[in-house]
This record gives sequence, structure tokens and C-alpha cells, in this order.
Amino acid sequence: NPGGRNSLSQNPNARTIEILGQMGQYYDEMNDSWRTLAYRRAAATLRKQSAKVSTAEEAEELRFIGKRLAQKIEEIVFTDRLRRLDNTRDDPRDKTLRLFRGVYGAGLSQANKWIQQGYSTLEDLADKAKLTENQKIGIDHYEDFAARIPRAEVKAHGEFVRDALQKIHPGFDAQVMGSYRRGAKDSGDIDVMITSPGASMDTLRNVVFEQLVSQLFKQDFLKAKLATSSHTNNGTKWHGASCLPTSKVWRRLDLLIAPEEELGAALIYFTGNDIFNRSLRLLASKRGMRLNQRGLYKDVIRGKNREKITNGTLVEGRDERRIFEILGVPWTEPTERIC
Ligand code: DCP
Ligand code: MG
Ligand code: MN
Repeated sequence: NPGGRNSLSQNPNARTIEILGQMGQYYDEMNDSWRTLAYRRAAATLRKQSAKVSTAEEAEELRFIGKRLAQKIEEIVFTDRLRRLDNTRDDPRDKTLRLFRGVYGAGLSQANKWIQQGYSTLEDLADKAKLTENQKIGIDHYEDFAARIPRAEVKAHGEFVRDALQKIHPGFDAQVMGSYRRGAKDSGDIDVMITSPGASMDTLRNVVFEQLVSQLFKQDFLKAKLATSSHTNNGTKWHGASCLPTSKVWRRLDLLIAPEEELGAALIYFTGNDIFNRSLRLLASKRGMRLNQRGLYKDVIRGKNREKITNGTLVEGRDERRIFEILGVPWTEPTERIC
């Protein structure tokens, strides 16, 4: 968890948190969202402890830590490692699966397919497999996309986008969201959100996804457009790869647009992290409201399993702080939105 690293070195549970984090990442790669969440929550709980948690008994007293996780925490403290994690590293099939899942745009099922077809290296894929354009780029730039992006470089990409944008349209502004806004010292990708007072969604789409994107390709800053399987996109995101004039490393870049009246909700959503968002949404739903990247809505009618029956009416979309207030959540600085 990048944003948490600043304070991590002083935490008495630093080593345990590190290993739990790696375990969570492993399950994330395996698409096991339930275990991913469990490990990330346990790590977040330990991050808040001021004393070292050594025994399973102590660990089990804490929020979000059950018996099994507690035993794992004890194992880490007493052996400085976790066998379950070591096992995942030794298993060659897991290794290949992880390698293939690291290809941009390749999900778990694609990675498994490649394994079933007998491939075991990236060279195999490049030479023999039938690949989509996306997958070819993902393989050619495998190491680029796997590398963390230092904060200063994330900032420079954001500034490059903003400069080009303001030459096209001085009233438009771009800001870097995601882990960068949470203060992370490095990021997995670069999320740039673009907005302009008074501009409609159609105008934003045209200026950003047509004019700006083609200008940035002309400047050789954008290198490729990358499709995703995301269904929630509906014309508000552009995914691709960018590269600074001073570098050879391609980075994953997302361009997002938000009209002024949705800016607050978009700021919350794209700042994350994803678990923080999830808990805000759950809280909204408990209060009969609904929060998404466009706004906070009230009078939402829900069924037995909290599934929504009506959309409700918009309460607030524009103002990030107001959304916290209406939800009854104390204002939380972006750098604190780490779960
Ligand atoms: N987001 C979310 N739920 C998801 C995916 C994203 O709420 N399933 C939101 C929260 C994220 C933001 O979008 O913070 C940006 O998504 P990223 O995947 O780029 O994640 P981060 O920027 O937080 O981290 P990274 O440094 O890995 O890019
Ligand atoms: Mg990001
Ligand atoms: Mn992103």
C-alpha cells in the first residue's frame, strides 16, 4: 500500500504488515477478492497499532483479524516468514500464472488458457500465441508496465498533459488523482482527471478524447491506446500508454473526465483507495443514500439485499467536502484515505 509507506518504517509491526501485504497482493493476482480484502484489512489494522503484535492471541483481539490470520501473524513474527507465501513463490505453475497475468489486459482466464496451450515464457507468447494488439503491447512493454512510477515522474506526466490541454483550451484543468493524490511515493499508473467550469460532458469528451489525445500522440507523448474490459466506463475514461520526452519507459496513463457538477464525487472516487471508496458506499447505503463517481443520491429505495430499486434524487455532486458532511463522515485528507 504505497501511501502507507511513509510511516511504515517506524511501525513496530512493519515486517508483519509487509508480508501480509504481499499475501494480499498474491490473492489479488489470483482474483481472490475475498482473501485480498481480508489480508488488506488485517494489514490496515496492524498499521494502526502502536505496540508490536506478536502472538495469535493478541492478534485475534483486533478488528478484522480472525483465528487463521492471527496464526499467520504469529508465524511471521516468530519465523520472519510465511510458509504459505513461500509456497506460492516456489510453485512453477503459480509463477507462470503470475507472469502471464502481468501482461496488460490479460485476465486470469487468458493466463490459464496460455498455460493450457503449453506456453511458459513471454517469448513463447510473442512467437507462437495468437495475440490481440493490446496483448502485444503488454508483452513488448511488460517490464515498463510492471515497474512502479516514481512520484516526480507521475507529476511530470500530469504537467505534460496539463500544458498541452491549456494550449487547446485555457479554461480546462488537469489534476493527478489515484495513489498520487493520496501522497504515494510511487504509483502503479497515472490517473489524470480533466474538468472545466461550465463544460458539458459532450464538450469534455470532444476536447479530451479527440483534440487532446490526438495532440498528445502528435507530440509523441502518447504511445498507444489500450482497450479494457471494464463495463463501467461509459465514455468517461481513456486508457493508454505515455512516455516523457526524456525517457524510454512507457507508463500506463488513464485520462478521466468529470463535469463541474460531478467534480466532488469524481474527486472522491478517483482518489480512492478502492477500499476506502467501498466503505463510503456501504455507509451511504446504510443511510438510505447512494454514492457513485457522479454524486450522492438520497431516497434510494433498496430491496432485501440492499439492491437498489430506485435511483433516488441527487443531493450533492459538486463539492467533495459537502459529500463527507452529508454522509456524516469527518473530512479525511486524501493522504489519510488508506485502508
Ligand atoms: N477505483 C475504485 N475501484 C476500483 C478501481 C478503481 O474505487 N475497482 C478508484 C479508486 C482508485 C482510483 O479509482 O484509487 C484509481 O484506480 P487505480 O487502479 O489507478 O488505483 P490507484 O491509483 O489507487 O493505485 P495505483 O498506484 O496502483 O494506480
Ligand atoms: Mg492509479
Ligand atoms: Mn488508474
